[in-house]
Amino acid sequence: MNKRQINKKDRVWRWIAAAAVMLLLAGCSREYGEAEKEDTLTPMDENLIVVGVSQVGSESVWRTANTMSLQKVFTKENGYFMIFNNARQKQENQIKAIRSFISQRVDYIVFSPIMEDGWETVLREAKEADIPVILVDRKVKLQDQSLYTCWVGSDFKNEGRMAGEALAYCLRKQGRQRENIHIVLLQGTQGATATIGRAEGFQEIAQKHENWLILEQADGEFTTAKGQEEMERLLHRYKDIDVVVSQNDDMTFGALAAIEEAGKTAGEDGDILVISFDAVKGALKLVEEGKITADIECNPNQGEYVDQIIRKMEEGEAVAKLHFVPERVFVKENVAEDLGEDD
Ligand code: GYE
Repeated sequence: MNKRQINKKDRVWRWIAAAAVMLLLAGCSREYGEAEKEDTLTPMDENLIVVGVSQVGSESVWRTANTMSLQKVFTKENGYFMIFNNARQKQENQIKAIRSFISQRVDYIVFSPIMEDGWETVLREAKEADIPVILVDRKVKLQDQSLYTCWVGSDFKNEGRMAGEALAYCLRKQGRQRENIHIVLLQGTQGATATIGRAEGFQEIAQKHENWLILEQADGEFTTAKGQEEMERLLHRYKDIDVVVSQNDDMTFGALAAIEEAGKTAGEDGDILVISFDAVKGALKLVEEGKITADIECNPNQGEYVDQIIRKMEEGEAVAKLHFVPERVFVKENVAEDLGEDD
């Protein structure tokens, strides 16, 4: 009998322990996520796989889609009981949630780490409790890679490269290969895998173009409000911005508002080229209108992959350490096909 099968047998006892902890937590459970408030453990649930999910927050449209993709698979009909926690963009909340999952003796911990550093201690606690950890979306920086089982997400560095290539393509089309191109970058949450990878990938391509000058890398925290605020500041400071590379669509929405407010226009026929990431529906409409020149897709539908991984583990099968989700680049020429899809 393999380890995960023994775990199944152990599940009834886990439920009793979990129910006791839930009762203890009941008085202070308000700070936990909706699913936790609505659902209560019942003895009928003893065959369900208990998954503790710690999500970064609800900072972006992409994040909401990612949460929905997890909620879609972790249902009772699919054999799961999900305890969901929204960390509201705070690492301390995630650490607290993971500790609570450990004390509830969940079967799996699924979490998207807000930043890469600072996880060694709590993940060691999970390992000591023999609870597998599946990372989604972002990664962790660890000395000991055995502290998590596997990761599902995007190749962020490649996304950054694709953004650079898309810009190069557009500038070539415009015949601006020799012109000095002034670029500002709107970065996401500092220390997050998406921020680091997208910046590295874009820089790699930028270094190949001597005429690309990066004026500033501003911190837009992946939100519309901060994206707008930073873009307003940048437009005030630099009179000659040619390109904004914004690391997510939410910041792009803010940046576009700031560009408009400053009396400028976005797009290939306008004053400023806008390159964005995520490719959420609202942004793809702007690609179609020509306001966003290229949008690098980031696939939020990671739930189905996590489900497959857990099912394999339940059968005692080995799983790969890294799972990359497929992604594309959207420009005006190909955006129509995706806008036709009904997701
Ligand atoms: O691009 C952004 C979100 O980590 C890929 O986080 C994710 C990023 C995504 O807030 O919109």
